[in-house]
Amino acid sequence: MRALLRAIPDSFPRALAAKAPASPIEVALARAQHRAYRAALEAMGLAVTVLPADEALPDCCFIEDTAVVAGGVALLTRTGAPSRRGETAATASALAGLELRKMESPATLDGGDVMRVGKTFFVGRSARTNPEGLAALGAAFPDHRVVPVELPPGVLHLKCVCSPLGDGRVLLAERTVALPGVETVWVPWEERDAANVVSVGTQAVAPAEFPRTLELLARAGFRVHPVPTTEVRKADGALTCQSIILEG
Ligand code: CIR
Repeated sequence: MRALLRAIPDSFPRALAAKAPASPIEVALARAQHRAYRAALEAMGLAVTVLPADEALPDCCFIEDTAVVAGGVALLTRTGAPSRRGETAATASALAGLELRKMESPATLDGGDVMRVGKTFFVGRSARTNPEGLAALGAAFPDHRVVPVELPPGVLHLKCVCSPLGDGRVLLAERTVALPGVETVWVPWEERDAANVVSVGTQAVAPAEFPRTLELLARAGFRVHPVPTTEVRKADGALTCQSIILEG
């Protein structure tokens, strides 16, 4: 498997954020945490490619939002935030070996709203992803089912509160969203920001700041790679948003 990442620009402190962080983003620390994320993915056996940052795109490290990939097909999204639409070009070049499809106006969708579990896409109905975006996703992947999910107020993306564990199970923060028919590993409400992890086989990269969740992932059978996420959180990011995972 492979992972596509994008480096953190010097302009990262100007990334979008719903509210100003309690302390400013430290770019050097953000880059160290990004290196730790890369190392954890490599430790899980992934071949990692890091695309160069673009200073004109402060959010460019959140590459997950720019494409949805399943099988040999990649749907290049039209991100909900207009300031982020320039990010897709570099992703498109990097994914040129796949069958590329492109989302067109008025559709918008952020990859962070899309959680794939087998042949089902659960998709957050967020401020970033509109009904036309959901329809475009369904049209690009006709062999998948698209299940819309209502998000609680203030939640940016579906995967802020859940993530797939790769074996049919989903890691899900208590009291957030309903995912009917899905086997769930619950994250306690006190650690609800910890439900965003990257799992590959029986290993998972998880945010280092949440000890109970690290423990429950270990109990659920995963070898856990803790990675600090303090700086991306200041820009409303987490772990999955920093990569696109490619099969094969
Ligand atoms: C944004 O507001 O778009 C970025 N600052 C954060 C995007 C995080 N992406 C994700 O969770 N998939």
